[in-house]
Amino acid sequence: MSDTSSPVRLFFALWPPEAVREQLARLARKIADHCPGRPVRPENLHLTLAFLGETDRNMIPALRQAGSVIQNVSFDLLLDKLYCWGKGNIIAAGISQNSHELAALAQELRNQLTAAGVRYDMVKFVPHVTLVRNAKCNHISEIIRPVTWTATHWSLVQSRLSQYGSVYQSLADWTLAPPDN
Ligand code: 2AM
Repeated sequence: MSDTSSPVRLFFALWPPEAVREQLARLARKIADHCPGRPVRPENLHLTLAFLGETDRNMIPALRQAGSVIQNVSFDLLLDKLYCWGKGNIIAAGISQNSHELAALAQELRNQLTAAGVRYDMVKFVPHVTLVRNAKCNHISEIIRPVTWTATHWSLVQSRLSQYGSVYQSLADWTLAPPDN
């Protein structure tokens, strides 16, 4: 029987289309070949927009509602740099040219969460896709071949920890409309 009172671990994220996921997965494997580490499983690759952490599951309808009022348009991202964080055990892909559309989406989402009285991690938004965890790297010298991602889908996601690592389940999905030209 599921426990309706236990909190759930939640976040909102952009999810890549298949072709982008494959490119990112290849990059993750290539990096893990150079510096030992655990490449993130392809199906888990994502870019977090807002991290809520442990949240009362009764808030899920309000979170779906907060997401559904957001009407931002789709945009291109160029993942063209690598971060090496946390004493070298996290390798992530990032963007060197600030994306106004991405920043606007993350900000709009955060505004809606604040208006709905939902708590989220308020650390500065640094867009990234974590590629390798438990790495042993002091620096990444490799210049990466940029990955272009047309961001069209984002989701409210539940994270569960299993013996195989994080298992993500989408609780709601939204589409970013094509921009008017
Ligand atoms: P990360 O990839 O840099 O670890 C699910 O945990 C997602 O939420 C991950 O993409 C994770 O980022 C992100 N996240 C943001 N803030 C977090 C936090 N304080 N704790 C755990 N994950 C966090």
